[in-house]
Amino acid sequence: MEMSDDIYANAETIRNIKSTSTPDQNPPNSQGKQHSGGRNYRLTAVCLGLLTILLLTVITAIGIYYNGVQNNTMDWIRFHCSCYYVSNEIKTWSESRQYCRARGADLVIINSKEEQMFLSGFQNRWIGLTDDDEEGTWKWVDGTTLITGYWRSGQPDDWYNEDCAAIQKEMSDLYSWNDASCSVAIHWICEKTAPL
Ligand code: MBG
Ligand code: CA
Ligand code: CA
Repeated sequence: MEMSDDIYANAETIRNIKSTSTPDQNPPNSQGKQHSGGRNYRLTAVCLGLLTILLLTVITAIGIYYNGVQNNTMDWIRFHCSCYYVSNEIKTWSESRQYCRARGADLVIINSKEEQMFLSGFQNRWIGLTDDDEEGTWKWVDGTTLITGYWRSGQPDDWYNEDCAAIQKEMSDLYSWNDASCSVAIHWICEKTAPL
């Protein structure tokens, strides 16, 4: 190929490119195209905006969910087949029970010596035991009557009308229960069945 042929071929190529990329400077419906182009642009912008909002909402929701899960699992302690929530706050016996029930649990029911030994490590806490219905008849929150109690010596004494049971500090880890006034605010322990 001669040099002049080469230049000619290049010029031809450029002409072709130009004619395909800008086919018409002033086509008859150029205004309509501009209009629809603007509409498309706006539509894309709106879609992108909505997508961003959706993404932000999803990310926030996931954040809130995992925060909740983390907060919950951090405070719950697993022992055998139960999970125990050991409160940092203080509440009356009824308020404590409400707190537990709102979380799919209830105030703790102690039905073994091992469980009692484990829980006696936490002092001054409501347990799910009361004689509010009938003085002297102690019932767990599931309605069952108390069989084996771990009362401190001299307790329960119903001192000035005490109808709710709590783990109280004593020398013995085994015999640590006291009956206290249900309206006193102390810590509490919730129990729920552990997931398998
Ligand atoms: C307290 C108990 C209280 C009552 C009192 C009687 C030192 O323990 O908390 O409930 O029984 O003793 O003296
Ligand atoms: Ca009582
Ligand atoms: Ca007492």
